Amino acid sequence: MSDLVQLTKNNGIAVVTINNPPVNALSPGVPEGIAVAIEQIDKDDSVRAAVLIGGGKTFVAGADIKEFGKLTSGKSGGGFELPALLLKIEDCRKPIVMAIHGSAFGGGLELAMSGHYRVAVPAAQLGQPEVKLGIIPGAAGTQRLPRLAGVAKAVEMCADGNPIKAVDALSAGIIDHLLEGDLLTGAVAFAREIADKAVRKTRDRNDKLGSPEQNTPIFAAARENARKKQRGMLAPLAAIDAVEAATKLPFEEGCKLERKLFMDCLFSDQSKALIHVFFGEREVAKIPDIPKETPLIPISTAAVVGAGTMGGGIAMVLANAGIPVLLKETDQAALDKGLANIQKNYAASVKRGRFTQAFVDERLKLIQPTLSYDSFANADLVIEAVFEGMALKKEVFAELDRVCKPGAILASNTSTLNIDEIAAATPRPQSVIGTHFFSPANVMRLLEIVRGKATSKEVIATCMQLSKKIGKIGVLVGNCRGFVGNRMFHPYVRESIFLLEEGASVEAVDSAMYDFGMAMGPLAVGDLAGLDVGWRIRKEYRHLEKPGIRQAFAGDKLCEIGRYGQKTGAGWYKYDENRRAIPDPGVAQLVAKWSAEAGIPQREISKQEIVDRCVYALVNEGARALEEGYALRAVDIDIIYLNGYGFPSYRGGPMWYADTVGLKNVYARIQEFHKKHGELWEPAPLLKRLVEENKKFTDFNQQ
Ligand code: T1G
Ligand code: NAD
Repeated sequence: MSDLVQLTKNNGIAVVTINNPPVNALSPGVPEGIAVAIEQIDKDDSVRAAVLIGGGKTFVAGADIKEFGKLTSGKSGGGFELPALLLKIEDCRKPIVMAIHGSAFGGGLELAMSGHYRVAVPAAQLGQPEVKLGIIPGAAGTQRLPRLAGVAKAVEMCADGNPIKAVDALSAGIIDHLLEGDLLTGAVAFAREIADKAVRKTRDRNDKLGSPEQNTPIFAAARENARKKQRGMLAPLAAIDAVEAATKLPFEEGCKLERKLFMDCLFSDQSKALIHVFFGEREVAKIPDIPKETPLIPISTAAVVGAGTMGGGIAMVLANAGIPVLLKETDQAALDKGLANIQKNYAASVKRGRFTQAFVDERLKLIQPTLSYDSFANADLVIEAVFEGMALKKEVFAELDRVCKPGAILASNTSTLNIDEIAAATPRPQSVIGTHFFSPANVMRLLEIVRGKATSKEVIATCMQLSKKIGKIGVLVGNCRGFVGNRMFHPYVRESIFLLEEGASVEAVDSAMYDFGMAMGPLAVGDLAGLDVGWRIRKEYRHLEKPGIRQAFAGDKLCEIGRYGQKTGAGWYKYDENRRAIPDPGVAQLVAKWSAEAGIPQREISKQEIVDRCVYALVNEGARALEEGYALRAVDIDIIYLNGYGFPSYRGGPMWYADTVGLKNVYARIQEFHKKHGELWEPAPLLKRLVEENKKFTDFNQQ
């Protein structure tokens, strides 16, 4: 037996234990070890039944995703065939009980379904998350799951990729028994009970495959849902095709079709991008100069200053993680308004089934409104979210230094201001950091953590860890104007407005970016966030702009006539009482008039040019932020844009997208824009250098 798979015997019941930490992935050696164990069990007459279980914290979390890269780059021969192993298990003459704890995901659930019985602890999760990697189950998951759980459940699980709890897997028929207490003990006892029963091969169980009449509407609804909720993604539709094959073809034929669809997806750019994202979300948590063992500051109580749009959401996020939080405002009216918003947001979450009322009641008790700093002395962490103005921020931080205990973390939610300058308002800059949440803070997953010159490693490590605890993806960035996300967003928005001033319509710009996969077009995003927010920031920094450089004017002019977007009922679009956007030809006339006054010739602009100018503006500025060290890795930028700006995950993020298109092509296009549109499009030195060295952004390493 190998170290990865152990076989032991317990009075007639064999136990196969998989030990491949941290998640018992089916890495090379694991399937082989299982196969040897099954052969021995089959041959050993003293064995009446067997249990297969995962060592450590989980059952099997799937195939080894790291192996896919080798497969698609032709570096690996593809190794052991999982489907063959699963048939071997299914054909074993002794009943095999799969004992599940932690996660049975992907190839792990496929492995479990090849067994004759499945038992699980209540906390276990089961799922086919492959579509989140741009692939589909590749080891008969789309063929065995509908046979156990029925067509509707199987198509839902394979198409959306979300895990289900063990109790739901029991009611769906995926598992046979929930086990309280020690899993191995319970599973061996269960195996003893069923040892003399006939084995049940999942592949022969066709009673739940339904009839064409029953299934047609299920697949139609699933496809429509996938096209809406997973817009632009190929894998969910392929997963639906594969499950549908299970209802129409014999098992072996269905498996063949699944395999073809699996390989098509695996070799797609979408899958490469989504696997990049999978590892990227884990990579961003690693800070090269902050060792894993850096001591963390315990965060058991917190406080938020300002209960406006952001402060309220931030207080909810902390309370949702079980952290008692003070919420301070300037006056009762502002406090009541902030609390009313919080209650409204929680009510919406209960309505959507995200939280139970009981959960919300508990959380609301953790949010303590106040008009003074009196109890701030107990806070381990304070997050400031007052108006965006340096003078006010410094005033607040000077006050926080006076009232907060030594060692407390003082964080600012500023979206653009200099963290070092804010920190200078206190004698303890080592405790000051930026925690830049995104609106709505209780929904958006991204947390840009801004490192100041003096911010201590303990404070950074603590905030990175806290981001996980509060359900966010923390990405560490340097302290420059707009940090990384907003710094790149500025040229992106600039180009979208330039395109309007050169003759494109609001609808053309937004639909081009929407079709590219952005959650919303740049102009609709402006209307949502408030055009005045950007206007105020542009005015604050106007003095820093280089003279003679073209400035976008249409957005400012809209604000000058009071069109701030949704909050004023009109911006680039008009809005009805339900905040639905209505195209407004009046805007096109206004922009055309302003452009004529500015002497900007109007022209036809292609969809491709719109996409290239907006996306490559992101890439070019991202390359600068990377080279200047404000972003640690290109993947950090990708994770920022996927989780904070609605960039399509199946394109991997702006930097990965550029690598996919080919930096040579991107550079050539940017040079073209540079020639046509001037200095703003000067290619980033890093981009130029990587092209000369025939390298990619993913090859770039700060060190
Ligand atoms: N392969 C390789 N490495 C993996 C892995 C996997 N399947 N899952 C996790 N890791 C690494 C991860 O990169 C990290 O590494 C460490 O393990 C801990 O992970 C045939 C084709 C199970 C819920 O999609 O969802 O099966 O950063 O930080 O928060 O049809 O990991 O420490 O170096 O996420 O406790 C389908 C993916 C594969 C599940 C645990 N399976 N994993 O979460 O730990 S495709 C998945 C997860 C497939 C079949 C198809 C989570 C987890 P490092 P972690 P965690
Ligand atoms: P907001 O105007 O909605 O709320 C600010 C709140 O701060 C107001 O309720 C105000 O009464 C309160 N306040 C002002 N001075 C105070 C003081 N001394 N003590 C306590 N409360 C005080 O603003 P917002 O949109 O929530 O922005 C807050 C901060 O978050 C800003 O720095 C902004 O740049 C940043 N931010 C905003 C967004 C966004 O999309 N709105 C996103 C990320 C970051």
